[in-house]
Amino acid sequence: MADLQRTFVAVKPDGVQRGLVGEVISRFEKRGLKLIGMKMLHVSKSMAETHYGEHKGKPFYDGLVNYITLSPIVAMVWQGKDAVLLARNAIGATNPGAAAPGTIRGDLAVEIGRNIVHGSDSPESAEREIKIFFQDSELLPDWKRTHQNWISE
Ligand code: D4T
Repeated sequence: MADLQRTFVAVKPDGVQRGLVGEVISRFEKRGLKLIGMKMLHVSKSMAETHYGEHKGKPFYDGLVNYITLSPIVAMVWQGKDAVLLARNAIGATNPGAAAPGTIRGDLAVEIGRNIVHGSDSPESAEREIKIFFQDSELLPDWKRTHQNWISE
């Protein structure tokens, strides 16, 4: 049976500015993932540096930290079987030019530095990233969806 996982998803500043928060949420809801936490926040430079620490030293790093701190984001945690992979597939390739039609980036974005949304790339990254943005008390992993049995056996 597939793994019950949590994944961290954020609508980045460009997605919020362009009024795409509802569109992004809607895609995950319709897919069948369960929302267990959400907040709007302005990412600080230190949060951005922690979140994107693996990219420090790369040519795009300064621009990336600047972009994610420009304007508010909407941070979310979604839960479900294989949630990490499902969310990554729904989001599409990092570079929107290579993202398949039907994915968020493939439908709504044109360049890598304005790719609308973030999704964790592994269950380990998800747990690390969730801790940067949420306290445990802000997550509601146990709320019951009445139609859960119609999504998963
Ligand atoms: P995020 O983390 O934003 O969901 O993106 P990905 O997981 O899909 O991709 P990533 O970690 O490799 O890149 C993080 C972030 O950096 C931007 N970026 C990346 C960029 O501006 N130029 C680049 O050349 C690369 C590789 C886009 C996403």
